[in-house]
Amino acid sequence: MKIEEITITKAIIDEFFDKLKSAVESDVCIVGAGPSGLVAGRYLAEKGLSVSLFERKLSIGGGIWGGGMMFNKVVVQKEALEVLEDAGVDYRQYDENHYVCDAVELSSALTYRAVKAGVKFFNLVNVEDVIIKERKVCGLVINWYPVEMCSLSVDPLAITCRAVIDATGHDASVCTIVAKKTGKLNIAGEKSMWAEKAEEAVVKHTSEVYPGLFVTGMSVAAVYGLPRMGPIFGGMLLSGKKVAELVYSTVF
Ligand code: 48H
Repeated sequence: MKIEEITITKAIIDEFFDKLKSAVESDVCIVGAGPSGLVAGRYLAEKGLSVSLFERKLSIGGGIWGGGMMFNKVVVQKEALEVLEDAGVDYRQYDENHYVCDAVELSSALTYRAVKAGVKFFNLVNVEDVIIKERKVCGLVINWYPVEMCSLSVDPLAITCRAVIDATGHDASVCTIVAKKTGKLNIAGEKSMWAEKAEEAVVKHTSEVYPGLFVTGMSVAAVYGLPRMGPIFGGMLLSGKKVAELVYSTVF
């Protein structure tokens, strides 16, 4: 059996560039591969849309891995069990409304389901700006995250799409950029912890915040000034599912 270094290299380059070229004109771009972004990506790709997901870190999964204070278990309330079951994640009942699953299993399962649904993943890619035309977000401006980490002067590339989902967690990176550059979006800032209120509010406020720009997960709390919930993830999962339904029903 012949194995050649040059063939390995060409295979990686060819396959990656095919994926990148097919993402240049996406239906939906998701920024951030935490729980909300992964759930949103899976359900949109299962609708047959071309979905590209950009994550600046090497790892996919966002804040899931760390559980609460690095205890890698995740709590989910009853209402969100449907998303766990849909992803094939095992859980244990802790009391009437609190259930616990394994952070490693949750992160892996959500990632696997999104990959299998057809989401194109680009890790180590930072979203540094958006494309706005006629007061509508219609694409992303991307660059390698190490370029930003090393403060290199390297110009970015652009991706077009019909909807952008900000799933960047506490930072609400995309919404913050749009707020700064348009003056038309207010970032109220996340408030202190109140788990019950936060979990309900984060799903309720999952929405389109600027034409073409939708927000999900912890970014919703940042934009709307909602309390944080701590290490309970049901709201993130349900928010991801809701944003997928919202994008599909309003844009496609
Ligand atoms: C590319 C980016 C950029 C960028 C950020 O933080 P996440 O896990 O996001 P959510 O909202 O799905 O989940 C939040 C949850 O993990 C959490 O923190 C909770 C529930 N906290 C409650 C509390 O009280 O603290 O993932 C966001 C991802 C991360 O992986 C970032 O690296 C990535 O987005 N990201 N990727 N370009 N500009 N900004």
